[in-house]
Amino acid sequence: MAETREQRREEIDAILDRKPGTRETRDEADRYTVVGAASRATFGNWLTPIEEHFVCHRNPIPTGDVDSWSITLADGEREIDLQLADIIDDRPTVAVAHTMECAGNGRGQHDPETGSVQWGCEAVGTAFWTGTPVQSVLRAAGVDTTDQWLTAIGADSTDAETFARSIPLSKAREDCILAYGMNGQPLPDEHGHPVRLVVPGWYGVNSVKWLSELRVMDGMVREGTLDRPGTHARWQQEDYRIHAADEEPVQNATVETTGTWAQLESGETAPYTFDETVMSIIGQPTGEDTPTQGTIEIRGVAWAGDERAERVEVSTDDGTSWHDAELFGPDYAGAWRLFRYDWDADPGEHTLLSRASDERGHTQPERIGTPEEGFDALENDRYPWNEGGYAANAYRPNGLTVEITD
Ligand SMILES: Nc1nc2c(c(=O)[nH]1)N[C@H]1C(S)=C(S)[C@@H](COP(=O)(O)O)O[C@H]1N2
Ligand SMILES: [Mo]
Repeated sequence: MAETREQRREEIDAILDRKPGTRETRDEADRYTVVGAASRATFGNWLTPIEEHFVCHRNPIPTGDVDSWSITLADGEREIDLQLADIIDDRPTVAVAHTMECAGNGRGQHDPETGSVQWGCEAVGTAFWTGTPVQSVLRAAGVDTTDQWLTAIGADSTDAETFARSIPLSKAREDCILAYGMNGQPLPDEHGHPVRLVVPGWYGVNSVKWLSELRVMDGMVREGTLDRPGTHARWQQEDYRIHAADEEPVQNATVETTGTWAQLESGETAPYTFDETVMSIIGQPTGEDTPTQGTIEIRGVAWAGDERAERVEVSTDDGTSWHDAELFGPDYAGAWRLFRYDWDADPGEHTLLSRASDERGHTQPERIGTPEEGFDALENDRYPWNEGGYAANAYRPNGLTVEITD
């Protein structure tokens, strides 16, 4: 344990060295390697440079033989070893834009505190991921099945716990890739080198790094469904689910819908953190300097998982009045949009807020509710406080104060 902690310290320091645009986030239990965007300025741009992109994982970065890396693909009775080099040589290369957001982004805004990593809004970024469509690999391997789920396993797995996440096979076939590049660079070690799964528009936890196995299964991973020691369902069935304090979520084989917000609204027990809930962040001004009065461009990013961010409103008076912002720039499914609004700024102190709505009309709630309110909080414009602090998308905690001089 002590050794792991030291190892982690070294790992975090090395990442901070390589990524000067990040800073460490407080981890309540000292269990994760976590760095996030150091400045709000990251959210004034569409593409997040690797230097500013957050990192989040639990076990140390695995040290395997990356040159002969292979992925075990299993369906039914078959187990095939796929050489990564062959995948790269023989299968098509594509790029997808994906807004990676930790499901714990905004966790630090829960009151009372929920423990674990106390993210503000820094655990999100948009990169171009290069790789091979999962569908192309499945087709070449002759996967032909009525099974509905694909389980991805990371090489950081240990005898005590396997890092396994299940996504619907339909999603995997639609737009997921086995990524080996990020923003035109080889995939950095901390982002999953030599290969990771990328699940566009879904919370980061689904995008398994250091991918070592893909298993076609008839349901989501549950304890006992993998021939492995230790826990293998924890990341799917226990953590990363939205539930009240002290509630023990049931291990399901399947779900009605993978829309995270739709699960919340349906009152289904303990929604899984699949697609990202509607969110926005102002990236400019940053609140770190004191601009002079006049026209100031308020600029930021807005996203909504599998939905489209359709509208963004901006307030410059702490929510008393709202103005429609203009959406502009690149428009890819699974990635955020830029928004802008020209503000005629007077001298003084101002609180800026942004609030996005998705194509289904879901709007970011104002604040996070109390533990007592439970899921009913949604009806009162509040995001439900939940034990793991997942998927929080309230707009008020992400506001900022700017001082304008004359
Ligand atoms: N194998 C493995 N994959 C993983 C993790 C992990 O601990 N192990 N962490 C997940 C979590 S919680 C997040 S938010 C994303 C973060 O991806 P990034 O570090 O490339 O930003 O990776 C996911 N993939
Ligand atoms: Mo995460």
